[in-house]
Amino acid sequence: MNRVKIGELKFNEPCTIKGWLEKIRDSKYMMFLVVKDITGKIQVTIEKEKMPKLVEKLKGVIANSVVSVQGTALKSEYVKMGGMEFIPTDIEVLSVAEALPIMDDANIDNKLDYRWIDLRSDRNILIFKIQSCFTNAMREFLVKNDFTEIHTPKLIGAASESGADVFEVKYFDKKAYLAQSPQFYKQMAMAAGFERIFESGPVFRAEQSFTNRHSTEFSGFDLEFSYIDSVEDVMSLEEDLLIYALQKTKEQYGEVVKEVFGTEIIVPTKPFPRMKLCDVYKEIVKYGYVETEEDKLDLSTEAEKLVYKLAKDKFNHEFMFITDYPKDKRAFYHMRKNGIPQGYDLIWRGVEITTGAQREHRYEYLKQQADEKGLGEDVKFYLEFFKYGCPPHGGFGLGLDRITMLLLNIPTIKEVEFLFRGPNRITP
Ligand code: AMO
Repeated sequence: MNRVKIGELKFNEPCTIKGWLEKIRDSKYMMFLVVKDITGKIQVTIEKEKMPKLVEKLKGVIANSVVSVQGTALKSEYVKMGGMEFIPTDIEVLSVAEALPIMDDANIDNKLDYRWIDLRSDRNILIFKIQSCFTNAMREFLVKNDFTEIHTPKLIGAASESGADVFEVKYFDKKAYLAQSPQFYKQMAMAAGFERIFESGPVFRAEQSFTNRHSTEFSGFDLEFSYIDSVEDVMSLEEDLLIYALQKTKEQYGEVVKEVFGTEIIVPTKPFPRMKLCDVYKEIVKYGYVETEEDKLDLSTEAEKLVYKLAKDKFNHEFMFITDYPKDKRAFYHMRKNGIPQGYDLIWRGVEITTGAQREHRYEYLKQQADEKGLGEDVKFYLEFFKYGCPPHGGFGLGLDRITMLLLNIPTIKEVEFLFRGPNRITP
């Protein structure tokens, strides 16, 4: 096949390049094509008089067709693209494109109808390269720190966590559900003696949310580890993990992120600031926030945004751990000390990216907390995990799509998911 990727072309060596026809410029004597593959772009220059056969082959062919071009890359002072042009000896049109159904300035919902075309842009492909770099860095960090990657089932027999936001599916003659979180199974791994695990996988939420940060299926990055002393160990690990991944991503893509997305990757310092929920409200009322009864239980969207301002003003930091939520709003499996759940949310640039906690690993307490929330039968199988010995443990779940969106300062999660899923969107 002898295909050479455009980014790896060498001068004066005959070869074949394959890619998209990004542009075609046809003038009286010359034809200029821009051919692009995942590694780069090159101008293919055709002198029409010398190459009538090629001109014939390209008749009626428009941009976005896919071609294979044989020829040689030569130095050229006139061409901007790396001072290189490609002089063809032959061209084969591998796929003929029709005129595109969407323009660059179409709105995001129209673009999603034709997502495979929308994704072809340099900017959009870059989003996924950067996300991949970030996830690989997290993997690298965790593997170095003795974590094992596992894959837990997404089809489950009982609604996890709470029954409310769960998708029900037909499972032969029974009902099954799509996992809202790997929570129960990552804890099962602790009861099985794995000590340190992580998982990256789909998470399903049957939520009728129409915000810029919610989707019904998203990519979760979860981990769990044993023999912790307190929730502080969990927060500390998350700090190290994020610092490592942001550092690696900055090294590889920092400049390009500035150029294309107009934003800076800031590697945070340790420790990240921590504040109790009630103290956050005491501070943000100073920004004019009007506190409601509901706020006693959780952070409102508006309050999350102000937490970013607070983190910057008070701590010169982009992240903030919020702790000491009341037990009514927190999952039953969070360990409680003096009645206070030992969990946290991590807010970055005004958006919650993580929930984490030390878990209750003692069967009797856990059962009592589950009963108190009226969970009974649904969590019976889960409670069994704690009957036959289980080390103290904790962990957290990161929303990968949200992280990508915040990292690149992109206004909506729809743009950073490969294919967004929302209450009104389940195709293509
Ligand atoms: P939680 O429900 O907070 O915690 O989810 C973890 C993280 O997942 C992201 N997230 C979402 N992203 C996009 N669309 C959504 N609808 C959505 N919902 C949540 C957020 C959130 O912080 N089992 C616990 C985690 C744990 O304690 O380990 C859990 O699932 O970034």
